[in-house]
Amino acid sequence: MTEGKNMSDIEAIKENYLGQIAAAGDGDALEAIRVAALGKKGEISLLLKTLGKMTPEERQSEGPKINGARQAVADAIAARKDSIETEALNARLATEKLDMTLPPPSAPKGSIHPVSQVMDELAEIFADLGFSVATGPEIEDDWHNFTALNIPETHPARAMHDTFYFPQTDDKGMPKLLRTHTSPVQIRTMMDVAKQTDGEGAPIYIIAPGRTYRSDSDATHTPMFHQVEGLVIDKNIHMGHLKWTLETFVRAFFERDDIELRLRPSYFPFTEPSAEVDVGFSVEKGRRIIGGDPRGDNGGWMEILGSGMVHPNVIRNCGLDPDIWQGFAFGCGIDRLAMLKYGMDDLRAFFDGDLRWMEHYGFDALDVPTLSGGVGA
Ligand code: 2NL
Repeated sequence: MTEGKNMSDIEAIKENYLGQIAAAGDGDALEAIRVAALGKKGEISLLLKTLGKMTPEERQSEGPKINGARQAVADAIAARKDSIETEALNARLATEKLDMTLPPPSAPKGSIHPVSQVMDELAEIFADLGFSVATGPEIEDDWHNFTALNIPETHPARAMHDTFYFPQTDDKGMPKLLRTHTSPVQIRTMMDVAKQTDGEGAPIYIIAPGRTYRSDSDATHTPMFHQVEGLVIDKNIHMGHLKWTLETFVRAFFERDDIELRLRPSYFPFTEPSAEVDVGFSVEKGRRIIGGDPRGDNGGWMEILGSGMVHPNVIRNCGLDPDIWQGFAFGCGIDRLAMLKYGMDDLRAFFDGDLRWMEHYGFDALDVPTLSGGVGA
């Protein structure tokens, strides 16, 4: 007989490993046992190698025993591996808790600038009143920005130091410019209507919000600012329509029903008569707010709009007959509206691009003003 182990030796080796396997506490311990028994130089692997040196008879009797031991150890390792993994999973399930009802962490996101928010609010409120939003170029020509609007050659706005002019000229040889108000949008709309109707005309109800430019810069003026103008052209329009529209707008915008309007006679070249519009303010909890009793303690009037009946010359300049079509127009600074509504005090911060300011004053992208939240709500 060769140096092959006898039956009881193999049995003992197997039992030894099975005992170790049953006692193994983790995957590392189990792997160490596998290497010791079944690795390249493992005890059972070496036993298997002795088969080659045996006589056929010995091989026939020893082979099944050694292979049986190898198989039993391999099976026990696989089974123990399974149960170690199951135990580890059970331990995690027992101790780690995931609350699936918690909201997910929010991803960083941008916010809507107060000027954009107010423009959206204006569009919603005036949509309720039947107005649509009109837009036009920011680089304008003399006709649309000044001449058509009945603004005389001598008007200070036409001076070099009040308006940004370009070296380039238009087809009449006049220098192009950055629009000083959004009125040219209304001029373009009226001229389009006149053209499309062969001078017959049609009702117009529009607002024109957008960027405007004046050569001005201090604590309350930025060279670029935002304006909204409104224009109504129809038959038999009078100042009562103007006052009701502005009153309805102001009450919807500032979300108060107790806002009084005061129209003061004024002058603009493009309207006749013209009126400056004040809103009543009062003091609540030490703070000035739009609304309440302007005649009460510390109350008063604050100018927020310019307005008037569109000058017949302007209507005629656009190709419409002022004996048939009348209308009113108004203009107002959007930046100031935003400051008054949302309590910001420094205009320059609007255009600094400081993210901390935006995070504080910005609006959620989903905070869209809705029609149902508009007029009369
Ligand atoms: C103000 C004054 C105003 C207008 C703008 C206008 C436009 C056309 C015809 C007539 Cl096309 N008027 N716009 C009218 C009155 C006042 O703005 O203080 N803006 C800040």
